[in-house]
Amino acid sequence: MANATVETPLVRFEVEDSIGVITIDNPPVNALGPGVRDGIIEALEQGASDAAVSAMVMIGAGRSFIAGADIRQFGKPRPNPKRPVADVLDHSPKPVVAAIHGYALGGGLEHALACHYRIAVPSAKLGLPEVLIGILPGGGGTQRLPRLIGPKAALEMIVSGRHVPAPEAKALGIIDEIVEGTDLRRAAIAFAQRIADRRPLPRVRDRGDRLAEAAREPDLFETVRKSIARKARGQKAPYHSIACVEAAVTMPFDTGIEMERRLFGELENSEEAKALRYAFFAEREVAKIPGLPKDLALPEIKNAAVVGAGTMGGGIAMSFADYGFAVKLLDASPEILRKGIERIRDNYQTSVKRGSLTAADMDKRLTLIEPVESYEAIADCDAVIEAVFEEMPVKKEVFSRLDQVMKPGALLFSNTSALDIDEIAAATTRPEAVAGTHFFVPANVMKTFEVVNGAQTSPVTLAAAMQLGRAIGKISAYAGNCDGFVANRTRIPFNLEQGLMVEEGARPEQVDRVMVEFGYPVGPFAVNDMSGLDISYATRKRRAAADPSYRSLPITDRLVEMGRLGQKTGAGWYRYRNNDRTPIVDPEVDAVIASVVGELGIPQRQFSDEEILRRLLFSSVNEACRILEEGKALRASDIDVMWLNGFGFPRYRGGLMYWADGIGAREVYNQVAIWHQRYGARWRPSALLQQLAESGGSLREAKGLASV
Ligand code: T1G
Repeated sequence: MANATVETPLVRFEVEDSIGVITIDNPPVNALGPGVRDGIIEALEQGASDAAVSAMVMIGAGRSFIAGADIRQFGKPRPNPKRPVADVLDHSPKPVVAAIHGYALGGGLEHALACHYRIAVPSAKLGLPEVLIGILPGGGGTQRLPRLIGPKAALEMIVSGRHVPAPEAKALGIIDEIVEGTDLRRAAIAFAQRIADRRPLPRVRDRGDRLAEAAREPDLFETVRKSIARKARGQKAPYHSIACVEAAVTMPFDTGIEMERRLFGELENSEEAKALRYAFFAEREVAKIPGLPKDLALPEIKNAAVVGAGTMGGGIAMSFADYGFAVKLLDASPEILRKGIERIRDNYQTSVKRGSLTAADMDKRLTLIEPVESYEAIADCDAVIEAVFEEMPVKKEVFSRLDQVMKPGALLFSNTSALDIDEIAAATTRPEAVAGTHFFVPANVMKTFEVVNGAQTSPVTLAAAMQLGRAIGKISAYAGNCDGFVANRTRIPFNLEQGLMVEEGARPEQVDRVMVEFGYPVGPFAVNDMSGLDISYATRKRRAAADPSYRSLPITDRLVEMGRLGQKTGAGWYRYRNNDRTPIVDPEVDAVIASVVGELGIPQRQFSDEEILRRLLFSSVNEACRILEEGKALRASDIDVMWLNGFGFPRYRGGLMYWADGIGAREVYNQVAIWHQRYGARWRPSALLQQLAESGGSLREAKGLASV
């Protein structure tokens, strides 16, 4: 039988052994961009009318099935396809099998749900992550998924937006068959042949049996609304998603689809959706370093070592083990090493108790972490990350030791959060192999991974460090070498204004309320109590010793000197009851504030919520502009990625620079200039901010003024 082929640019239709194979080929992830949906419809109509075709298969070319609608098209006018693909599938006279590998996300999974059968390879990931970009599944997902797996499981997938591994999707009832082996296309054709004559065709829209489950849990939707109240604060998409799934239970299919379409329309151009789309693409752009050759031959990093078994070192070792890397953890002190391994085991056991990790996985990861006591034991590792005490002499001693023992070609990275990478590199004979790889606390959790480029760091070392971060699940971001690099440097003015406003009369609990209302999970003073007030105390003392003009924070210093180190001592800025993390306002702190400001003779005044918010964030925006001026950061959007993933900046606000852009560079500049007059040099407006204010330029699109 002749194999007939009809070519379209993005979608191919081929007949093989009486099965019509529809291949979506729109690299890199087969997004449903312009022309793809129409191509699929044409192919379906072709298959439907071709007598030689008994059934069809829908499959993706390249590394994925379909990763959803083309997000770049949102917010832009776009022609609607003749008919929704799902409609054509629902009215197909012949069965269609979705054959899934890589990702079936958003509109991709919705297409699969409208197919009659779904098969997948074990490594496939399926999900409806629309809520993560501020919208909801707008291609029938909110109506079909609950019909297939029940409202509760559907709600969990849609509200979390998580990617579900194929074996779990099979257990849930989304997938009909897991296909082992490598030839998915062949397996799909065989499957289609097996079911070609089965009638009636199983349409998900006709299913009602799983919807009945809602009757057994009448408060399901209210319970879910309450459960997301804290996390979904300030956002509409999660609640609209719940309303749609509720409609699936209470309304006929087509009415539910109508409601889904209407609520989708409401969300597509919402501020929340625009900000989350910006964040999505900023987190992809951050990986790119202009000027770095794309075809650099990078050394393969198969294993690593971490020097220093303290809290950071342990967390870094866990990051490697969590992504399957063998890692050696070195500490000269057997006691610290023993405690370090113990802390790692405790962290994993906590995850097992919480159910976010299986005991088997814990054991596997622990076997990947090997404690060692000598430098010689790590000499063969492909990369080493130093995480010892933040003292330059200590760093230099470690790097000169590493230089002596590490094999040629090994990469030497430092986890320093602020110290001069060039000075550290100068302690070796191979500064080209040295770079900063700055993890955030806790290292095994936080995604921001600052890669610090030293003056002598080679392009290969820089690119390898960026790639390594991604390989251990981090978001690698470029930073130039300067005090505090990019993330912390933008944060320092925020921390200073936080402390100074309290000296001038703002209440710690007022500042925290303002930032929580702005969208932060916790306010900055409560965060300080969590991480411990002694951490920043040591840094302030070091900086004050090095620079007499350094502005210390006497109130915070006094609290530390009173032994109020935060949650770990039951008191810091707030008081804490035993084993309870709820901050309690403590009059003793008021007394400390009153005595310090009295001693310093600082006049007290009221603060508006808006002033508090702007003093904190504008100080960082101004510093971010300075960093871009100096070329220590590549893009303003990189700084936003660091704030979103390193400092808990509310994601639905896009990021620091994106948010400030919403206010406008001119207004930000005017305010900074006023505070410059009032408070002096620390508020001197950055030249870039002034230039953007005068030119009406965009803060979020600002670029670093120097190339790599
Ligand atoms: N649209 C446009 N571009 C996309 C895209 C998408 N959906 N997904 C990925 N890209 C680009 C990305 O910008 C990058 O480009 C390249 O592909 C590789 O991506 C109707 C309305 C699939 C898990 O939310 O989560 O369907 O930087 O670096 O780490 O209900 O991409 O190379 O130029 O991220 O391997 C729902 C979004 C859409 C999935 C792969 N779908 N994508 O991760 O590669 S809304 C999503 C992802 C929707 C319907 C609704 C991830 C990935 P560049 P990458 P990756």
